[in-house]
Amino acid sequence: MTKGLFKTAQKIIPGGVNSPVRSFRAVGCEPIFIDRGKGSRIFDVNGRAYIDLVSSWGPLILGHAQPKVLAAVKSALDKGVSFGACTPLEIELAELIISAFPSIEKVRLVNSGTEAVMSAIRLARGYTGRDKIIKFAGCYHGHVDSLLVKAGSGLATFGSPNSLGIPRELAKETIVLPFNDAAAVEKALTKYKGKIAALIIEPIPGNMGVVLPQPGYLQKLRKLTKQYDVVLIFDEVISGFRAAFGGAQEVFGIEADLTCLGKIIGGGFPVGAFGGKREIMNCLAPLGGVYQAGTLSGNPIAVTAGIATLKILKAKNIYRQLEEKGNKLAEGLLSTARAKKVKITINRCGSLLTLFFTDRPVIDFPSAKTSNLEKFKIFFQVMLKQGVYLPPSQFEAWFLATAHTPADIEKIILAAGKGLGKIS
Ligand code: KE4
Repeated sequence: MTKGLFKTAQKIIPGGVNSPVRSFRAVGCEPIFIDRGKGSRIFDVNGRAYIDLVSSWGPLILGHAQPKVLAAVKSALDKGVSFGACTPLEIELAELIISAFPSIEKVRLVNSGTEAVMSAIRLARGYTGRDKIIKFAGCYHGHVDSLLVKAGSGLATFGSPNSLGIPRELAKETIVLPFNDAAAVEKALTKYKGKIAALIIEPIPGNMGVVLPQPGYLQKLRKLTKQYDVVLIFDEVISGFRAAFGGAQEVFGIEADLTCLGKIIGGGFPVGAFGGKREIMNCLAPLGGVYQAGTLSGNPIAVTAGIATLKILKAKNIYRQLEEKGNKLAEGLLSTARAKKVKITINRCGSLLTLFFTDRPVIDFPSAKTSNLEKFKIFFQVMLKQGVYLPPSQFEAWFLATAHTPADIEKIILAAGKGLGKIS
């Protein structure tokens, strides 16, 4: 039945998917089609259960169909689904976000992480009157034209498009630097002094797989961007409310100038947000000259799901529990790999982790590529056959949720034993 669905989907949806990674192309098998989710599990259209380590790519930190979130959404539905006008709910979500991020004085809601990043880039350019931006190789910020750019030939030279359809002239305004290399940032800031509007970074990258900032790196970026008067944008679409309630900024004690959020703040519904210093945010229409808008921005149903989710996260402060789960899983995978004599590296931050098939440290995008993709493919397929649903790409993060039980963690480790055994 699943096979039939994919064949049908491919006829009428490009690649049969509404987002490329779901095609399972990177793992050499047909995608499964999901019928429903509950807690830590998803069920395909044949009723087969999987322990879910994708969690809808991060939003479902509380697991699928969380009862309190569903109840809040169901009661909101009876009041209508959208008004395109102000509602008290938007104030409530904005207050919850501001309570988590001291760096955010004002925040605007949008409908996706991409929209949040796109708006933040435009805002930083409008606020500074400058055009150039710095991004980092391996960091992904959604399908924003200015950020679908790969590094130019030499360090700190102009970027070139990383997708068809991106004007070369636009890509040239983006400088792509190596992650975890503060010297490269200082060089670029000096070379383009007075021309750079913003530096955007995933403070805890999840899109190379999880890669951790070296000690002091982010603090150095904060110092340099202040020194060169460049807007520091933290893309916390993954790390926000994931790494801690206050995201990477809470973990590292750094205040960004602008922060982009998504995923968890929608509780599984389409919500993004960008926020920061009042002085910058006040440049947005209708106050200032930077235009940004959205029909469904602040949608009451989506915002209700976000509020219900953040309230649970704020009340229970579940991050110690998630840290313990993440640690137990990582330790179990590492000891299993040792027993099976398979070389792996695991990068982890709390409930966010990636297993790489290399014994070398993975600290930036080139080093992430030392992972053996063939081994990942085999591992993914064996795990899927055993009912464990990993992200279908080596360069993605595994997302644990509060719904994952100790028994689930044990099952994942056991399944990994089979997967690693197949490889060794
Ligand atoms: P969305 O537009 O997909 O809501 O968010 C874009 C985005 C922005 N910033 C970061 C750090 C992100 O990770 C993302 C999107 N994440 C991917 C998974 N790595 C979404 C999955 C997909 O593209 O299907």
